[in-house]
Amino acid sequence: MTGFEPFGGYIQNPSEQIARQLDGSEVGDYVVKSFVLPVDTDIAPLRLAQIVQEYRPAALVLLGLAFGREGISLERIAVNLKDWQIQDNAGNLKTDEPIDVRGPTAYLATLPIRQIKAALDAAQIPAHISNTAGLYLCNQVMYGGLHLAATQTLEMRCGFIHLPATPELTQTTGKPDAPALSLEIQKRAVQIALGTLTL
Ligand code: PCA
Repeated sequence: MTGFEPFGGYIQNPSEQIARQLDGSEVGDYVVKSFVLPVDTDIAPLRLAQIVQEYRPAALVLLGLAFGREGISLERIAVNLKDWQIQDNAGNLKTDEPIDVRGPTAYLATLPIRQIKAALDAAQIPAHISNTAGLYLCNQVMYGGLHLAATQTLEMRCGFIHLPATPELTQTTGKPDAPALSLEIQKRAVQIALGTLTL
């Protein structure tokens, strides 16, 4: 599992917090190994490739923050494009640039997003299937993870879950009316999503 470091002026990133909190936890016969990726278009994909090579995970569950979204977003699709509104943490800014010039236009998530949605509905945690992970770093690492699985023919399910803001984040950004879910509920949502992988 991966989360991202803070970016774009947000003081925290719930994806980092949850990745850290669930590191080492057990899900069925599997153990969660978590990493925090930098919001850096050059380093993040290298780090991801290293992780996959070293651990050969059964599943790669990628997490990130989508401030402003309602509930948990189960991403369906990653597209081969970077087109950003803000710089990454290394000061890069990309416009209309492919992620991989030789890669396919898009990949579909191989996590069981429909099952995860049903499990979250049953737990009364707000969630939806999202048809865009944006065109920033989250889409890039989702594309990267799926591209690794496809090109290295790994039996590794992969997908991206966007998390909403926490109440702390909406307060500190001066947008107290933005949608938010507590870190505890977000963490439970991620645990439920991981649980579906062992069914
Ligand atoms: N969210 C950003 C990148 C890092 C993160 O947590 C995104 O949605 O692309």
